[in-house]
Amino acid sequence: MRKIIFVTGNSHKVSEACDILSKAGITVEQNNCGYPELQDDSLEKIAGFGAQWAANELNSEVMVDDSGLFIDALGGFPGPYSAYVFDTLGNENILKLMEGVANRKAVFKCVIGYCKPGNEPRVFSGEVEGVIAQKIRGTGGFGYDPLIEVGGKTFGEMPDDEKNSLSHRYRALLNFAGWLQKSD
Ligand code: ITT
Repeated sequence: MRKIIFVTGNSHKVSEACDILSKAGITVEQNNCGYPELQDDSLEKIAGFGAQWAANELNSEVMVDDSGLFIDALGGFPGPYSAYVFDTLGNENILKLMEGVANRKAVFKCVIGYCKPGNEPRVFSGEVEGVIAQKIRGTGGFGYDPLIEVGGKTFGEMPDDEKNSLSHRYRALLNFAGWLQKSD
C-alpha cells in the first residue's frame, strides 16, 4: 500500500479520503502542520501552493484538499471563502440569504493538491451539482453537508458510503488516484 501524508486540520476529510483511496490501494495519514492559505479566487491555485509548501516543509510527498461551495444565485459565494463563511455565518444564516430565492443551484467543488519535495505541484478537481435545501436536513457528514441536496437527499442524510460514491471529493480523489497509479 502506498502511503501519502494528507495535510489538513479537518479529520472528516481524512476519513472520507481513507475510505475512497483505500479502494485504490493508497493509505492516508493526517498531518496537522497547516500551510499558508494563498488569497486567491482559484481553489486550484490555493491547493497547488499549499501542497508545494507542505511537501518542502515536511520533505515528503503530500496531498492537501481545498473545497468550496459555489451558490449560483449568490454569484458563486462563498466559493474560496467557504471555511471563513461557515465559521462566521453558518448554515442557518446562509439559508436566510437564500429565503425566497427560486434558483437554488449550487456546485460543491474539491481540489486535491499533490506535490513531491522540490517539484511542481499537480492539482485534481471534482465537482458535484446540487441545490441548496429549503431547510437543514440530516445529521451525517460535516460542514455544509446538511445544506446541499444531491438527487433528493442532502449529504447530511446520506450514509458515508453513499456520499463517498458521488461527492466532489470522491470525483477529485478518483482523478488523483488514476494519475498516481500511472505515474511512477
Ligand atoms: P483544511 O483547510 O485544514 O483542509 P478546512 O475545513 O478549512 O480544512 P476547506 O477550506 O477546504 O477546509 O473547507 C471549506 C469549508 O467547506 C469548510 O467549512 C469545510 O467544513 C467545508 N467542507 C469541505 N468539504 C466539505 C464536504 O465534503 N461537505 C461539507 N462541507 C465541506
